[in-house]
Amino acid sequence: MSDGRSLSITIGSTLLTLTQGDITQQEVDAIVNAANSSLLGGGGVDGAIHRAGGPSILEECKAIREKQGGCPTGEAVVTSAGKLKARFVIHTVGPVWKGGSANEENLLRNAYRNSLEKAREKSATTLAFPSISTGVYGFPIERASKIAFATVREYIRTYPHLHEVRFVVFSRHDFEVYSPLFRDGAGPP
Ligand code: AR6
Repeated sequence: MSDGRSLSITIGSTLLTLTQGDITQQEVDAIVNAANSSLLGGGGVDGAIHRAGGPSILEECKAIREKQGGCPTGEAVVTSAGKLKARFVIHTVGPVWKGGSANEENLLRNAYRNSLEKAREKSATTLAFPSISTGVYGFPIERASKIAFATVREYIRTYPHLHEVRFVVFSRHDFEVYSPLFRDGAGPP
């Protein structure tokens, strides 16, 4: 399927979709937030999610902070989704890009993988990811998109419960960077 703003492929029983748009508007069980370790909000996706979802998300984040003292890079925590159409927000923390020699690729992989795990724990079958770390955190999107796609593909081959994983990118440029993965992505890793 291709209409210029949306591409999809099927891997096993899961639909992988690429869409250009606003993650806060997605009608899925869970959306992923590109948060920071404080869990107290910020700009980019994080700001948009808290604005659109309302104050209950921040209240839940504060409760998680009190319990576990924030969220380390590569980990993920779950809150409900306030006024959003989704049921859950999975807050994960991607790495800040430091040139590539500070374990950034593994940490980004962990952020995707742990988000998928949280979705599984909540029995979410439809899940939307933003392009984690490629905004303020500066991770080059060409590399990040490959890690995102490969990590999701590997996960759904092991756990085929997800009906759809949607990658929601904000800009036309980012859509173009991700697109080849959805044309060639069903092949070997
Ligand atoms: N929907 C989908 N994608 C979006 C949206 C949206 N509404 N808004 C921005 N993007 P970023 P990071 C894209 O900076 O790099 C925050 O302050 C954006 O164009 O949101 O992981 C946090 O609190 C970019 O391609 O996340 C952290 O401090 C991508 O989402 C820090 O930023 C990710 O950009 C995290 O930085």
